[in-house]
Amino acid sequence: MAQKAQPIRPYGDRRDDGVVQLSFTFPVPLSEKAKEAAAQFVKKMGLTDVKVAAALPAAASYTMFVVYARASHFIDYSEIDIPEVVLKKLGFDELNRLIEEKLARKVVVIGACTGTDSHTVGIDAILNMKGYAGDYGLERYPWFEAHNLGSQVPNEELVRKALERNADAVLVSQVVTQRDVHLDNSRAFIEEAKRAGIHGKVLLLLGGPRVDHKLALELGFDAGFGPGTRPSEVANTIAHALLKKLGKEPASQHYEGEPH
Ligand code: B12
Repeated sequence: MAQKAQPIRPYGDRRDDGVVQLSFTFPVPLSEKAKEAAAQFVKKMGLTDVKVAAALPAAASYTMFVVYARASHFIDYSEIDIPEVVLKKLGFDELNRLIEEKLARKVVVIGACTGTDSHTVGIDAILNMKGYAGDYGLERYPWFEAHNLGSQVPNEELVRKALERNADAVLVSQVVTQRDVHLDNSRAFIEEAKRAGIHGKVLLLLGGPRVDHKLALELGFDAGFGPGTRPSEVANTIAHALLKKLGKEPASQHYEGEPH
């Protein structure tokens, strides 16, 4: 049966008014001319009612703008179809019990922020004892053995350590996205994983502010996680995927929102 159309567009003041807020930087000093250039740029994007709300010097000869404008197009929300990693989430105690009963050994995970990227806060949020947003990190789970290699870890080293530790899952964090370096680093990691023979055998997870599940799958990972990810989501995903892989949970068993 065809789904009912659900047209949506952004709103600022009133529902469906189409108002959006844009933020961008021009490589010119702050001036009235720069503000007019910003307004013209946004008009060329097909937006109307353009208002440059803020223009701030960002560095010598750079200006950062915040611009409000109005869009006239809609998106049909009912036609959006992307895979999601939403499993039936077990609580901390339930998940540990499940691993103890069904696997009877610790789940080994190893993670790092790779390549030239030095942003460790994201991978720390997932792995460190303290966790994130009131949610314990994987180090805190008695039935996980978590290794956090830190920042700027070369792909070769991460893959080598994964082999050494016989890891069940490898966690790759990519935060910097300038010139698509996160895509290059991620592809290079997948190549290395293939070379070492762990691709398709060990669970490979990618995360970062510009990552989503769809992108991660396209790059050759098993799952992807974006902004606001909680460690418990990652713990659940790893545990269920591992149990399925080992035939200890039916492959046909699907969880709420899981793609199938
Ligand atoms: C803190 C910070 C730094 C610190 C990092 C300290 C550290 N130990 O990490 C320092 C000062 C070192 C730094 C340096 C730089 N930074 Co910086 N930094 C930030 C800042 C302010 C916060 C990032 C952060 O900690 N977020 C909080 C965490 C919790 O969020 P997260 O990373 O998204 O992680 C969550 C999810 O994405 C997910 N996740 C992330 N990884 C993974 C992995 C897996 C496997 C999973 C499952 C989930 C997951 O789970 C996490 C929890 O929900 C951001 C701006 C911002 N407000 O975001 C800029 C920012 C990331 N930095 C930026 C830049 C440009 C740099 C520098 C290049 C600056 C420079 N010119 O030197 C350098 C980079 C050096 C390098 N080689 O990488 C830019 C990146 C722009 C871009 N498009 O790429 C940003 C966006 C600032 C900006 N607007 O310009 N930075």
